[in-house]
Amino acid sequence: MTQVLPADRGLRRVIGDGEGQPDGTVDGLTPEDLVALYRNLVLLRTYDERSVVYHRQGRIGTYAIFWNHEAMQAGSAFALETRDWIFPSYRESAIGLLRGMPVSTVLSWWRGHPAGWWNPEEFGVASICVPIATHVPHAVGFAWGSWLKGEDRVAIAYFGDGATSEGAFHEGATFAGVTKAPAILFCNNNQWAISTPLAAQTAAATLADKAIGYGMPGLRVDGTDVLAVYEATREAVARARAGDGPTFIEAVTYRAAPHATADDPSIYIDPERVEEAKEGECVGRYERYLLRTGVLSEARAEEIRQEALELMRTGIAEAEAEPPADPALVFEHAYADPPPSLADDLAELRRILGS
Ligand SMILES: Cc1ncc(C[n+]2csc(CCOP(=O)(O)OP(=O)(O)O)c2C)c(N)n1
Ligand SMILES: [Mg+2]
Repeated sequence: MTQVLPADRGLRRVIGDGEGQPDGTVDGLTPEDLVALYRNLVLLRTYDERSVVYHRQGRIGTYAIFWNHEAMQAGSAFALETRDWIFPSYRESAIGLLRGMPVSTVLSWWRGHPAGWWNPEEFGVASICVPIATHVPHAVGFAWGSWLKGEDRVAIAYFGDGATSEGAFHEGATFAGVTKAPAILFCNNNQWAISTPLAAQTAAATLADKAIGYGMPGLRVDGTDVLAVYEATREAVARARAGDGPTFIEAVTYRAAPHATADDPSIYIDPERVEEAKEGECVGRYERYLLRTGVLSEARAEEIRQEALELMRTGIAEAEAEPPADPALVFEHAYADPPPSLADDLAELRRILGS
């Protein structure tokens, strides 16, 4: 029997503020784990900040910024084993880096170059999903299929608050509840779907409340607290592995950056909330925690930051060294029998590109 737990309305939190609010701890994490988690956060942050610069320099295309979403990604991924699969949205485009994917691969994806197409089996990371929520049924189907085959694999799907209004989310969540698939539905609630605020997205008091309707527990966690995210995801992974079915996790934050490089949030967002989010941003918050608990020194932190910057420098150089892709790729794999007009279009494109 599925056990339906009431959604937890409070936000789980581990990291305090170094003053009145005390720090918690998470059982089972060694000092090495804590530093590894920091390295992952810094890697994602550096990737994100450099990517915005590369975009401004015209070296990558439109880019979905994930600044201050790193704790949700690094914390949850740390609770997985390498045999578990990750189904990212565009917001988690660089999560493969945490699985050893080369930086140049992800940058190539944003450059629209085929060198950015990886084999999902190699990293346990599915293709980046841009159509909202359509990967939720994919992740759930994958998890259920693995379960039927007797494999011990969990699948996690990442999506936003806006995605919970999509039909594909409903289908995936329903399917997960009924099949008791070992899936984790991880919602990054950054309170905006481009310019649509959460209040216009749903009348539900919390997104975690939706979980009850699908017969799964809903956990609410502070999305800027990497340890709380890790702990909640670890609990969801344990349920999944025990055959107790899926979990919905709502990680709450406030989007502090534009939706993407093509967006101007100044016409709709609350600047005070943005400032507040910037002050409490997740990488600095965790770094201060590690410094005050003595797990990390300033010198080690600087080394880790420099290592990440170096990886980025090498990554962009490798991505830019790729020979230009054949324009014919744009037209391939779309039709079994391509209409003749496509040949004319390709010829025109070649003429424009001079290739
Ligand atoms: C099916 C579909 N409809 C519309 C879009 C256009 N679109 C791109 S991002 C976005 C907002 C999604 O917001 P949310 O789910 O909260 O995720 P976030 O971008 O905040 O991480 C929309 C509507 C799309 N990509 N796919
Ligand atoms: Mg959102």
